[in-house]
Amino acid sequence: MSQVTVTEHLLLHQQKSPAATGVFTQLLYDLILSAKLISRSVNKAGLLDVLGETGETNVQGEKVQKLDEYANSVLIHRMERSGALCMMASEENADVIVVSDRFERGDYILIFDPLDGSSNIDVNVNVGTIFSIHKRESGKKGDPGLEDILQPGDRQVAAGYFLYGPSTMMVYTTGFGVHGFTLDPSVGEFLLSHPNMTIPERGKIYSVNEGNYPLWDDKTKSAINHFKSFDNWRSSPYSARYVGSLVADFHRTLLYGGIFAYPRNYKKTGQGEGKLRLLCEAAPLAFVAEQAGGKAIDGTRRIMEIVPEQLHERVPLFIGSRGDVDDVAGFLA
Ligand code: AHM
Ligand code: MG
Repeated sequence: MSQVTVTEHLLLHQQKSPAATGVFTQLLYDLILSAKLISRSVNKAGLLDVLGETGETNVQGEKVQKLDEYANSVLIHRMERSGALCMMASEENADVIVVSDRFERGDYILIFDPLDGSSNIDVNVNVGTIFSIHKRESGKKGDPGLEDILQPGDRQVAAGYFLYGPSTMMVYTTGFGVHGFTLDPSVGEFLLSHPNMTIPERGKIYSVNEGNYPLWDDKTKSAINHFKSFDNWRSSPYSARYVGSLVADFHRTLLYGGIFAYPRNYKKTGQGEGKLRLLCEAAPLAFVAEQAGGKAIDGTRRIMEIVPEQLHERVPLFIGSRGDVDDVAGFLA
């Protein structure tokens, strides 16, 4: 593994990037510090339970929080003080979080899912933090509002995720390729381990919660059946893999290729919707996927082009290898 840290990488290799400013570097630095704190707690998840069993407080006399609440509060507390942001939005908060005017404010906007896949924590399976960074339209002054955050994915300045797995990893893009870093716990730094990541053109893994099959429309059923048939490009069925943590399922898709899908589910009412959130889950991963040469669609539209109407808007998501996503698009057209 190289000895290049994330911030060095940003400064050394991406000088052309408008994102490589001092303020942005500070933002990234604080984000990384937050992730290290979250990673430390995730690693001790089993122990936290032990520490918390006598009641509401741990040995330090602090309240034992659920890990997703902890991750959320770490991010809000640290990022509010970064001096780079004017506003944040978290999957855990119903409304936008405007940076208090007690702190220095910048033009950047941070959207995050603090601990994605948190239902997997209790069974010691990978979870992650997803982030998306936008910039407020230039020239806008005063308190930012919801309209500043409802931007399409195409306007992201940077996006990525931290994966808390056997190793903790950070994968991110600023629009100049996708780069992966692995946390070396002995030095406490993320070091460049996966430069210029690319998604294979085709994969042989499909990833979807197939328990929802009866809730899909016929076109979606055909699209997923295609990967399990002999009629696909391999003339052989794909393998199925589904962690149920988006970051983990996406990370595997990025490295091995294939497709991750969370289609629209139709309930008895006939109303159908996706589960994953456009702003804090689908759009940041779509930016990473496209920068790695892959694709991300909601069935018919590029995820990156969808203009959100609500903060917690949900979308169907099909993401991964270009050829595999194109196959789905063919069925859903
Ligand atoms: P969360 O943000 O509440 O954790 O929910 C999102 C998670 C994703 O990580 C994962 O892809 C999906 O939900 C799994 O959903 P399901 O259990 O319906 O398959
Ligand atoms: Mg989530």
